[in-house]
Amino acid sequence: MEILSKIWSYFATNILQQPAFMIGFIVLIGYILLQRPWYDILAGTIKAIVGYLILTVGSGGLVNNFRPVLVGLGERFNINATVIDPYFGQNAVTAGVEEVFGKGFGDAMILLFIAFIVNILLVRFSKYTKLRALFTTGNVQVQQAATAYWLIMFALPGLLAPGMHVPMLIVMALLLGAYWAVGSNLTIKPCQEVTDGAGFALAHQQMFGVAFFYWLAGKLFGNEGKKKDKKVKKIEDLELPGFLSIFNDNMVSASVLMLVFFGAILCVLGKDYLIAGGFMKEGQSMLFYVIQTCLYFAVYLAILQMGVRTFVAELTTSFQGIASKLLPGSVPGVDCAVIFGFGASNAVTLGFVSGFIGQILAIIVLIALKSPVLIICGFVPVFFDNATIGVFANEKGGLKAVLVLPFISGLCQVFGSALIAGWVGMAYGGYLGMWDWAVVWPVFTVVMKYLSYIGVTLIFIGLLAIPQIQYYKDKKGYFLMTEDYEAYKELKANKAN
Ligand code: ASC
Repeated sequence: MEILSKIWSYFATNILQQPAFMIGFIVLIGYILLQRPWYDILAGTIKAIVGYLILTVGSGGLVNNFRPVLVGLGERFNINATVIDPYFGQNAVTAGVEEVFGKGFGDAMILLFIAFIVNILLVRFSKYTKLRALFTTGNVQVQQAATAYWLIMFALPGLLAPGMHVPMLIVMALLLGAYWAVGSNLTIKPCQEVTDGAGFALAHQQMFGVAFFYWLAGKLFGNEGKKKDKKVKKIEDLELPGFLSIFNDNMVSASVLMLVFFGAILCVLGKDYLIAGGFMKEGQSMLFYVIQTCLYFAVYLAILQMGVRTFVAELTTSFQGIASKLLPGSVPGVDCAVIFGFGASNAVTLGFVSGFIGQILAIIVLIALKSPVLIICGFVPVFFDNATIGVFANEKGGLKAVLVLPFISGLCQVFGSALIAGWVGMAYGGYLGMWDWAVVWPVFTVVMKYLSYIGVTLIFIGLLAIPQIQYYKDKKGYFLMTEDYEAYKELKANKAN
């Protein structure tokens, strides 16, 4: 037993929680199952790991470049507030649970183990469960496990009693496992449509948000609402006239937008603050500091997209080995940033900016209403959620959807996080703040707080009912969509005629 637990903990720490190695591991298994020659297996695995590490350089670069600037806004104006950011959120939970509940959550490994097995089983029995996605992003699962622990203990304090350890783990594993499986399954159709059948889903922190806004984009801005014959003009279809045509190039548009937008924020922070905070050196030119910082946005975005291009093909090709031999009809669930390698890059930047404006407006409202909890934007939710929602909104609703829906998402992130962080007393500097955790999990928490274990059961059954409804609405296409996308498109085209 001791040995098994050591092996598991080694695997969890080094592979399961490190998506680059997790993706490499999946590619390795996939190619072995496809009986590829050893040198193809080796090459594919290396490319998958290197590609993912490149993606991490891009996303890490964005976070490290822009997060301190946003956090600085709070400091500059002396606002004592909760930062919505997964890492601040995780630190806050660690600090907070010890103090409030008298004990921390030390079982992330065991929880991940149970939840991983639950996920594999749910997909293995997809015939009954209708679930088709395997979560591969362990880094966000750890953040979510910490936050869920806080929310569940707040709602069901009885689980803290001595002897309740096992029931506590079961409640957590059931709720998280079902959320992961159902959430990533919800993103399969949006992902297949945006990527023309690349064969992956999202396994991240805004999965319900993606499904919701994708649906809303079609209804409000596309041809799935009242206007059935409307031709959707996506951002990439727009031909901008005259000098505006330079904005068709996403490196140019991202740079100009960031210069105007982030440039303004840097100027508001002011040279003195930037020097005191260690962002700028004494004597450095403010103008060129601003230009360089803002242009790095385009640089990191380009790196991130290159990483995606390097590993996605390996992952989806090799995954056919897993889908044909082990988990029929399944796809891998990956980081939301993978979608930035597809669709219009301008939707990434515009989604981010519109979500940011939504967040700032919501913060101003909180300040004006003298809310007891104030929020500071964190870069991870404001960028990764809203840019992702932007890409999906563009697919179904074009430019207008990209300008409006991430804006609404930004409002939800701030108001939702302020409400839940205030209610559960998360006054330790941070809250996860990603869309599902600002909207969906707060609703779960209310249901659990007022209905206790009946609430837990209702949430669990409600979650598992979602894929059944999806299946029921499209019995012929549901599995075809992941098994043979070309055939699926044909089916849809025939139906439409
Ligand atoms: C998160 C988180 C990150 C980013 C990254 C996006 O939620 O914790 O580090 O998003 O996964 O690529």
